[in-house]
Amino acid sequence: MNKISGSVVVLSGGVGGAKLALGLSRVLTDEQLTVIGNTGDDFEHLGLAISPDLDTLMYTLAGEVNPETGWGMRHETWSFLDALEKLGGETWFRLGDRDLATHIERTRRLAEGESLSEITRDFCNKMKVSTKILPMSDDTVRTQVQTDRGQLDFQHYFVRDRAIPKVIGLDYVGASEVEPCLEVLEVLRKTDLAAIIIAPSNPYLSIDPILAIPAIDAAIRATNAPIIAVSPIVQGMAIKGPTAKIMAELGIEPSAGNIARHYGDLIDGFILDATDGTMAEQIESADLKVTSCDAIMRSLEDKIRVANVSLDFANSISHQ
Ligand code: FO1
Repeated sequence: MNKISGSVVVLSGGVGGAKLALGLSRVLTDEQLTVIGNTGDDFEHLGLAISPDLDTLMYTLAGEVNPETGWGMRHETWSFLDALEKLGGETWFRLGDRDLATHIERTRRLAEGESLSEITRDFCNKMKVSTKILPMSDDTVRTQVQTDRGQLDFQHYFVRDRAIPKVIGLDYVGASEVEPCLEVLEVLRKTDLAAIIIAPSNPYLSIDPILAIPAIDAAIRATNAPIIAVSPIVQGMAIKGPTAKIMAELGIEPSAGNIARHYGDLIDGFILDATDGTMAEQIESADLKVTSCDAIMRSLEDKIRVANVSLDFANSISHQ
């Protein structure tokens, strides 16, 4: 058990962030932990409103996520997609039969005027997820990827085109105009806030859309809580997904140090994977403390270990 008391907020995208969120949910109480999920990956597909990162967080915390992929549900069947294929429908975005229910029900409830956060809260209740998962906003933010093949919606870039197009730039359309969910601001303004943890998600695709909402960025910068980021890059490579490729295409050498530099003065602490431990002195400064641990999270024990390291590290920084 870690020593941290008080509230902890995690900023998370999909798979990598969900692993840390699961670890934190095992060492913190439900009253302490709040997860703010990226919705920039959301999109309308086959007439359905799809929120991949919220679903990945919910399924992971429910113990229902597909362990091979890290997204979608386990014990999945694919009758819908097989039937859709026969009709000539779009099957590049793999929607399993169980997962499909989430998208159909979310779409119905949004059309009836419920907010994304209300629906997410109710789905979590129904799936016995007691951890608070908050969309960054109930309003629409869409990550658009500028590529050598023109502007692409996020999922077209990431899934349909398998992240092959060369990234020239990223836009988080709507982020500067939307309001955060009210509960997001409430939790970031709690007087007992003890840590803000940026999960090892892709900074460019999963964390920046959250920070691009001005009121969220301002609320984070206004806290006295230590802000810790966990590196999603190990030995110059992403643990999962195209982070390193995107960095290289943006002209940034893929390294944990450049991830720390990307977050700049927002963060007080940075956690390296132990195999990058020698980078600590290059990254450390008066304003940035650095530590390292085995940051690869495969087993539940790994997730709990990285969660405890993050919390103990935040604790050590806040008591300086
Ligand atoms: N990712 C893929 O690479 N291929 C897929 O077919 C796919 C389907 C899918 C369905 C539901 C869902 O919630 C996520 C899904 N993802 C798929 C993952 C998703 O694209 C990414 O996890 C996030 O958008 C980025 O973290």
